[in-house]
Amino acid sequence: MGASPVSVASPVWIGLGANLGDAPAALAAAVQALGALPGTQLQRCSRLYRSAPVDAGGPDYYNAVAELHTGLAPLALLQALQAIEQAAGRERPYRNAPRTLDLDVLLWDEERIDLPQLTVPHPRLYERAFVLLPLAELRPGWASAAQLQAVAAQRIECLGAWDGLA
Ligand code: PH2
Ligand code: MG
Ligand code: MG
Repeated sequence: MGASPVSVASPVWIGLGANLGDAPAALAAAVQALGALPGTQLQRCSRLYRSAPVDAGGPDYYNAVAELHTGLAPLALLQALQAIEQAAGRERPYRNAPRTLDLDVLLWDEERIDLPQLTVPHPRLYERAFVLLPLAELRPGWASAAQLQAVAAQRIECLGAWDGLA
């Protein structure tokens, strides 16, 4: 028997959001772009959700979560996410401004990452129905009933299957 192969790809969950322009189209294009990153495979994508802005203004958001396997290092992936956001016309006039595309690293395997540029798990993960609900689809049993109950007052609607669904 030879040595067993060592996998260097990590499961990573990315939150997608947009509330300017054709947001569903921007999310679908972003899912394609995520799957095309070097050393990265798109595993699955949640259904599409529409949600009221949380701690923010502007139109309703469209949100989803994608699961990747990536061999990229965390800061390399972060840089790639920012490049995809830029290509989608992302502007940052002020904190939580309406946006054409937002890509956030939510979870990186079981790891904790504490870097000046990147904190994982995402610090506001558990406060947001628009993250918890699509993530719970991909990781059944992961969010507790109490965690889901804590965000139950936030307005969010599942729009069902969509172009991004892998
Ligand atoms: N993103 C924010 C702030 N508020 N609200 C919703 N519904 N969806 C988002 O993606 C979102 C938000 C900052 O990134
Ligand atoms: Mg965000
Ligand atoms: Mg962001």
